[in-house]
Amino acid sequence: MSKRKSHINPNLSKNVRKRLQDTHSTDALLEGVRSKNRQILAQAITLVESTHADDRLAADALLTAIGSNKNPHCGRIVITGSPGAGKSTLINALGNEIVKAGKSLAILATDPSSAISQGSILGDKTRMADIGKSEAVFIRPTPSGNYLGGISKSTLETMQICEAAHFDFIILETVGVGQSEYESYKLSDIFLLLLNPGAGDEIQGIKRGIMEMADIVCINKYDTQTKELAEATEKKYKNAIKLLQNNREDWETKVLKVSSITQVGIPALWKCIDQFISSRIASGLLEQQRVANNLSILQEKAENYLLSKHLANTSIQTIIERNRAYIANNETTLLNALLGMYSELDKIFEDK
Ligand SMILES: Nc1nc2c(ncn2[C@@H]2O[C@H](COP(=O)(O)OP(=O)(O)O)[C@@H](O)[C@H]2O)c(=O)[nH]1
Ligand SMILES: [Mg+2]
Repeated sequence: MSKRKSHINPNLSKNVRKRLQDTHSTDALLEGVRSKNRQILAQAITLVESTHADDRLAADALLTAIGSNKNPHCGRIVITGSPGAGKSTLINALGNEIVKAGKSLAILATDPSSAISQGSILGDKTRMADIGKSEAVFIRPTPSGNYLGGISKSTLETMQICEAAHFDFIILETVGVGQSEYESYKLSDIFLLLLNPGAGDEIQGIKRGIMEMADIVCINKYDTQTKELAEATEKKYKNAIKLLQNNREDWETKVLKVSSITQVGIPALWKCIDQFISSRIASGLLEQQRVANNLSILQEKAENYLLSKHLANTSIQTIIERNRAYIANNETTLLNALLGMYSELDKIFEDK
């Protein structure tokens, strides 16, 4: 404990510092996380997901204790795609390859339908039944549908816990909705877009940004009746990506077809992911990319933090409310209200 004291960030709140110095529970959690104790890992993740003030203190103490002792070579694989594309099934298939290669794996799974059925986490349990049994695998399902596409405020913290547990890989499953793809991209070392066969018809509909973010576009269900369709889809995507520039300067998006059920194409997919990550670790590009992503996350968090602080300020609230009333009662034009509001807000900041 005394050794850790010297690493405590002096800018942390007094309560977190006190907690770090006083309690042994942080030590016990850290010890459990580091030894990949399933129960303690789950407990630690529940802690960072909690919004309860006391839990938040304990979570901050744990995350501070984890500090920079995470595993820098933990590969972060993000798999995105619409519901039903087969992400969970693919994770099971890919997970098997990863385990066969002697590597350990943490899976942060999302099951959007669980918000409706409340019970379909069981669905994922079935889809990931094979790897769920493996000692080398830890599966964490997202608890409910109130997470935007499987990404929440605590996803980064959860990943940090998994890295402290020294898993070789983390797979994050996200549903392609709204901002979640961009947020999950920043958490990734490699970004995989999974598609249903036939999705080629929707190329126009898939946002260009997502295609440029994808390091691998994977066409699933290359089996049974959808085999030919998967081939046609692959061709369409191979043509489409020729017109695009991948976000990473050193990489051209790969288009692969797989069957997550028959395992066809899965070893090739794993090889592609493994090579991508290991070559980027060796060249230092992976670390560079993480720093760039961290900068972008920090900026975004700073902006969100400031925005929420300002919006919670009662003087600011009063100004906004007053101007809302002008508009609601048709007492002035929008332009006049805006100009008045800006000058009132400026005064608040000038006074500081
Ligand atoms: N034929 C076939 N069906 C698949 C394949 N992968 C997934 N599925 C099926 O597609 C459905 C959705 O799979 P799931 O993994 O839950 O999709 P997710 O919502 O993207 O996680 C399930 O019924 C799977 O059995 C595949 O490679 N081939
Ligand atoms: Mg799923």
